[in-house]
This record gives sequence, structure tokens and C-alpha cells, in this order.
Amino acid sequence: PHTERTLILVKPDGVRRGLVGEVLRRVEAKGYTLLAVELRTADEALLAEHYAEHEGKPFFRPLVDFMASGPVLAVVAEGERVIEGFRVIAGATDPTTAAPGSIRGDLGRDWGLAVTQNLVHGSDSPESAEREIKLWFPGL
Ligand code: DAT
Ligand code: MG
Repeated sequence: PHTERTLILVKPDGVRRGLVGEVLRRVEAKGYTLLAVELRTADEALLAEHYAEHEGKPFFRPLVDFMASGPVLAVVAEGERVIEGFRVIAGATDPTTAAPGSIRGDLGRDWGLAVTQNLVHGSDSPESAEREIKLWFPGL
């Protein structure tokens, strides 16, 4: 067995569009366990830290501004290879080419060049997951 934890975010576009339940439904239907779920508006410091790997890129500032534009649903989910598994459920970064059946492929609408508003975030490695869970849920 390879039980892991991952950090999932329903981004402000997903919350605004009422897709929180839809995302959680897909996570639970797959068999992952929810360990923490919290709706909150993140401040810029947290978001800059969360997206530290993208600092200096042209989309960094718009990305942080967008992520601070409203509440996000922060989730810690646990399960067998959940880090990779949720990335598959989320689909490719760009909603235009994300596969049908994935959250971004089925529901993403930010087609075109801007891929900032793509509904969800999922940690991309065990190291990222540990770092991000500590950041969003220091007590967990
Ligand atoms: P992912 O969220 O699939 O892990 P990422 O870590 O490369 O993608 O980028 C983080 C977020 O930044 C992504 O969800 C949307 C935004 N983003 C990435 N590339 C972008 C680009 N070229 N233009 C605008 N936003 C971008
Ligand atoms: Mg990423």
C-alpha cells in the first residue's frame, strides 16, 4: 500500500460557480478520505508561498491576485496514490486540452491563452504535498 495525503484547492472560480460539491463528490466517489475541509479567503503571503515555484514568471502576479479574489475551499485528502490520482481527476492545466472526464476538461471554461482560472489545484509530488499541507493546515 502507498497511502498519501495531498492538498486540493477549489479555486475562487470554482467556488463562485458553485462547484465545491461537484469537486468533493468526485474525490469521495473515487474512494479518497477527506481529512480537512475549510472555506477561506487566503492572503497574499500564503498564496505567494504556495506558488513560490512560479515566482518571477509573467503569470505569477495575476495568479496570486486571482487566487486572493474570493474564498477557496482547501482540502486535505488521503488515499492510495492520491497525489497522482487527484492530478488525473483534475486534468491538464489548460482547460482547453484537459481530457473529458476530468474536472478541468468537463467544467473548465477559461479556454484560450489564459489558463489561470482552472478550477482546482492539486499537489504535484510528495514533497509539494507535505509543504502545502503544512502551509494551509499547520495543525494537521
Ligand atoms: P498545475 O495547477 O496544473 O499544477 P502549474 O503548477 O504549472 O499547473 O501552474 C500553477 C497555476 O498557474 C495553474 O493552475 C494555472 C496558472 N498557470 C500556469 N501556467 C500558466 C500560464 N502560462 N498562463 C497563465 N496562468 C498559468
Ligand atoms: Mg502545480
